[in-house]
Amino acid sequence: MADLKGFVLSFLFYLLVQSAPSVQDSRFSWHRFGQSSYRFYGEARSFEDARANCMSNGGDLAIIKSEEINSFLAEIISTSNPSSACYLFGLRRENGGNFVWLDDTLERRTESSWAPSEPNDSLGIEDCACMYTHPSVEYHGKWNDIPCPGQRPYICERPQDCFRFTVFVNSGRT
Ligand SMILES: [Ca+2]
Repeated sequence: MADLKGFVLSFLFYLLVQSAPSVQDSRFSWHRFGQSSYRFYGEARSFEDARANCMSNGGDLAIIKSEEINSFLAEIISTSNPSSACYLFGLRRENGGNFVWLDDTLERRTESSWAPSEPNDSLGIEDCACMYTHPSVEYHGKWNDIPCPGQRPYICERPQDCFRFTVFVNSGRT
C-alpha cells in the first residue's frame, strides 16, 4: 500500500512538473527529436568541459548520425540564436585517424557533412568537431574539425525519458 501511495505521489509530481509553465527561456530548453532531447548552450567551453556539463545534466555531447537530426539542430540554433558560431558535438578523431562518435561507432556520413575544405586537420591538432549555424548555404549545418581545447558553444543530448526515470528512481529511495 505504501508503495502504491509512493507511486501515485510520484506520478502526480511528475504531471505537475511537466505541466508547470517554464520560467526558463524556451530557446535554451530541451528540444525533442526521435528518442532523444537536445539542448544547446551558448557559453563557450572546451570539449571536455562541455562534455562534463552535458553529463551532469543526464546526457552527453550530441551524437548526430542522420541528416534529419543535423538539419533539426541547425535550424533550432540558427533561428533561436543567429550567429556564425560553430557548436561542439559528440564527435572526435581517434588517434589522429578516423572520426568516432562518443558511443564508439565510426562516423559514416558523406563528405557533404563537412564545410568546404574540411576536415583539414590544420596543424595536425584538430581532433574535435563543431557544427556551423551560419545562414549561408555553404556552411549552414556543416561541420569543421577544430582543436579540442578551444572553447566553443555546444550541443547536449539526453534520452527523452531521462527526467521521468529520475523521478521514479528517487521515489524508490523514500
Ligand atoms: Ca578544420
